[in-house]
Amino acid sequence: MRRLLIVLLSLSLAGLSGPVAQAAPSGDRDVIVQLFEWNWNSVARECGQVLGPKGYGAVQVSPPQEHVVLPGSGYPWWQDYQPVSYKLDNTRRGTRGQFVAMVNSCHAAGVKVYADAVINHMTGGSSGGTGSAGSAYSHYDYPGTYQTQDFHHCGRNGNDDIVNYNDRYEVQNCELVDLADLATESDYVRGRIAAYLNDLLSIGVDGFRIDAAKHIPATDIAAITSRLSRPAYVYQEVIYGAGEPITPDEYVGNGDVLEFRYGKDLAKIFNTERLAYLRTFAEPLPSDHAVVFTDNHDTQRGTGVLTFRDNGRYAMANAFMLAWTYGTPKVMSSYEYSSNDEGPPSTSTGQTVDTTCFTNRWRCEHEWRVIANMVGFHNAVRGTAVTEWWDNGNDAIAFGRGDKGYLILNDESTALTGRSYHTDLPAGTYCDVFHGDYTPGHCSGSTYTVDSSGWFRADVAATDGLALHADAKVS
Ligand code: LM2
Ligand code: CA
Repeated sequence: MRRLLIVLLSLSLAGLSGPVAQAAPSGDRDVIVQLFEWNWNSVARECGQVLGPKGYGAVQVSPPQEHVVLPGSGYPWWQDYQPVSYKLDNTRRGTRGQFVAMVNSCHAAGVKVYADAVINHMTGGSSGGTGSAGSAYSHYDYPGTYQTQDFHHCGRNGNDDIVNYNDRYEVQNCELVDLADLATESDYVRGRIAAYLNDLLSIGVDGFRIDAAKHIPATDIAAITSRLSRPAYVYQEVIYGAGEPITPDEYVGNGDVLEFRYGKDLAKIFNTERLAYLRTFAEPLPSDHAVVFTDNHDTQRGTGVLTFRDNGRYAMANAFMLAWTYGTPKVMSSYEYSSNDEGPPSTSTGQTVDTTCFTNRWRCEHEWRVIANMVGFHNAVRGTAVTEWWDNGNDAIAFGRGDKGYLILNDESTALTGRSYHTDLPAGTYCDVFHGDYTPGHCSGSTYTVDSSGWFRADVAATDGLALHADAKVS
């Protein structure tokens, strides 16, 4: 636990920093959902049943490569962040064949697949073992893949571990929590990583989340992605750390960057300030290079962000993220855990079981009505500006997106009643997608009629909202 705290601390102290690949994801649908720890069969099913129909553009899947297996630690989720080889056979999430079938099924549903690419390091710990696909390994020796000369041996702090995040050399050449740090300046290592990513591209994978990108010089990432067989969407994990030498903007030339300040600032506004402050909400990274999220698998195990445990307020924060103009949204989908290390629902031998949403610890935030339906709102308002902002000076806000959508959020402890709202929406009757699901010509919840001058009247309960958009117009 102490080690974990140190890891989380060092992750949160880590900073932002490069060149290649495609910038923003292409197509009308850009919302990413992180199906954390879902097995391949379950992702395949979810693409067709939920992600495609609800308008998600892409799914981020957990690392697909062979990983360590740690029964003595109860098969923690973070086994996956310790690669043993780049084989896709037999991870806790399934076989290579199941991975291929998943990519095909997601594509058939119009959903792209982004893989979490762990390319900064291999395993930690001095003892070796056998990986999930049967490969033998020890620290600095991964037969057929890497040997001692392919790693950094930074010669600092007695154990080669990163201690000082204010030292660029140390952050990129020493070991992140003892994980054998790849010499990404080497031609061989670059070629080996590119071969792994190209294998994923050959299967049809559309993009990569670059894990621990701050720990790899931006120029090394550029050299690796320049070897890709075709363009892929790249977004990099560069955690901003105040005052650190490595900054997120160094990595913008390589593609997009995960904007870690977003979730903390959003939580601060919802928890301790006023929603009225959201009027100018933005972060330092340029909007078209920022991937934004309320929480992810690391931050939800720390403090200062909103998570599924915040229920209605979490739904509102996601609704804001999906309705607002800043960044490419990434929605989190979690499982419940009683310790930070606890893995997903699994068999007694550590294979992840099929996901059953809302039971067996699976929380499936991305299926919550508000969140799933706001993805449709996000797609409907694409390309429009924020219009018709209103707030009560405190915790109630409302705004439009051009003539395509209108959102009201009430985080007051009392209902917001007796008001009329002015929108740029065309006259008509709209489904409130906060409380109802839209199917052509029909709404399972309440509808609201916008008159020819753009007005509609609504009451909004405490900790609740209302959302109308052009693709959910009943008449
Ligand atoms: C990431 N971003 O930079 C991932 O988002 C994060 O989840 C990963 O950490 C990290 N980088 C490395 O890929 C997780 C987890 C750590 C865990 C590592 C490696 O948060 O706790 O470290 O994966 O599995 C574990 C132990 C740690 C030990 C280490 C090496 O918790 O105490 O260090 O393995 O044996 C001695
Ligand atoms: Ca490194």
